[in-house]
Amino acid sequence: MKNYIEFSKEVQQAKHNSQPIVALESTIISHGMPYPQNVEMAKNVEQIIRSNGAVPATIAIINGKIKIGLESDELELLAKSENVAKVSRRDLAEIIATKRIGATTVASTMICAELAEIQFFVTGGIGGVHRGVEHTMDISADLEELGETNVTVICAGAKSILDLPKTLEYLETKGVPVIGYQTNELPAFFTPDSGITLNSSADSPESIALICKTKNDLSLKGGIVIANPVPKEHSLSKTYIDKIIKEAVKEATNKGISGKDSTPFLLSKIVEKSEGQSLETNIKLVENNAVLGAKIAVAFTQL
Ligand code: PSU
Ligand code: MN
Repeated sequence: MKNYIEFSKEVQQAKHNSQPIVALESTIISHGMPYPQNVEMAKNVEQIIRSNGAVPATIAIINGKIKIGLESDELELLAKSENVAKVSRRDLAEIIATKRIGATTVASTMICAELAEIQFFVTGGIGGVHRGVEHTMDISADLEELGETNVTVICAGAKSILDLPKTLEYLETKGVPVIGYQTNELPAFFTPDSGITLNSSADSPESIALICKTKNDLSLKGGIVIANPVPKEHSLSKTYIDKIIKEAVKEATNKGISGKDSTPFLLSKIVEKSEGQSLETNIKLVENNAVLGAKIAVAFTQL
């Protein structure tokens, strides 16, 4: 296993000193946002994690290795290159073996974080059950991974490009806790609320860290979703964004976009149709998740 994992100096040092570490994914960089906002976001989010007392570890596949922590030129490579593979659980072995550049999704970032013994992972939104699943069977591998792999994912819920009630049902079946941060409602990514009531909520990073520790102590497998609503001042109007999402989903269906191309297609259509407003909100909510993720990781090390 050691042959396949390469830590950056910063992360290596943090592990040596038992400092809190927060994992970050790279699909959000390569396939979730346009250049150059993607690399600016990536660097800024790392800085936010540092200034909240933790060490960032952005994860990607480069030259046959799982990289835990990226240098600035590697972030640039992921942000700019045309031929970065989108790597979920299915693709991991192939992209490592063929030494291609790969951006990790929520699912594969969880796998790599667990291998690297990193418990906390910050992102924007998780994948889920797609709208129209009865025709396409499109259910993100992120949900299966959350049922298997012991990593806590701090996100702003899931975009309503997905079927949110079905996504929550799936997570319930898999036994994945979904904990609203200072809210009883599932956040819908661009908006703080979805009208869907959650089973659990927590009010502080400390109380979340304690739930994570207790789950570890009980050896319960699988992840935890911490659902952190986008701050009101950066959120979009629900009617505005829902209309855009509906149009984007329709366009994807008409064009026959499917499989791993579906989510990146929808994300870029939404940015285009909202004239960049959705991108602005997306960046703000990832930053907001980074603050919370770092605080939870810090609180966890103090238990
Ligand atoms: N949702 C977002 N932004 C993203 C993604 C999801 O709002 O960038 C990315 C994540 O990497 C997630 C992946 O793991 O898309 C899900 O892809 P799929 O639906 O093909 O499983
Ligand atoms: Mn899919």
